[in-house]
Amino acid sequence: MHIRSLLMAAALASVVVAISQPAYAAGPVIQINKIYYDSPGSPDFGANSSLNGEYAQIKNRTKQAVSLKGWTLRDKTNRSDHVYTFGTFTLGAGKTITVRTGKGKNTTITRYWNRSGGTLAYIWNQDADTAYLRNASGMLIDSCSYNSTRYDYKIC
Ligand SMILES: [Ca+2]
Ligand SMILES: [Ca+2]
Repeated sequence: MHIRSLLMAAALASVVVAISQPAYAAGPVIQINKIYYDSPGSPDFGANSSLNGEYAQIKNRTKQAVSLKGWTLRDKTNRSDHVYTFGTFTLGAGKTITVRTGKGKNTTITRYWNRSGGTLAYIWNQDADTAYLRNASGMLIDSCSYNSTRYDYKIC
């Protein structure tokens, strides 16, 4: 069995246990489903509105609400400030949460990374990057990679 398959199987098993749901046929039940990596406008100067124009979306494909408290979202950069950690938050069944890079007030549909500092504050590279979603135990639940400057976003 391929290492990645093992990891995914372990991740799925963990999620299924946590939410007492039967196994699903394909893909993680909590999924990174979109990354909007090239914020609208060009060039991107790093204003808060532009930082918030890039985001990642996570969808709960189960029929039950799932707590994302302690779950993390990050890119390929090995820096602690490139790790977003969910505070107390429950993602409803079938619901999607949008994690925006800049500053803002958290709502039930949008969370903010609260980054600032201009062009260096962006998380999602405009050409290629990978998003990683891990649960509170640090287990990889899903990842999504892209490698294209032809598009502004990636549907995972
Ligand atoms: Ca742009
Ligand atoms: Ca990046």
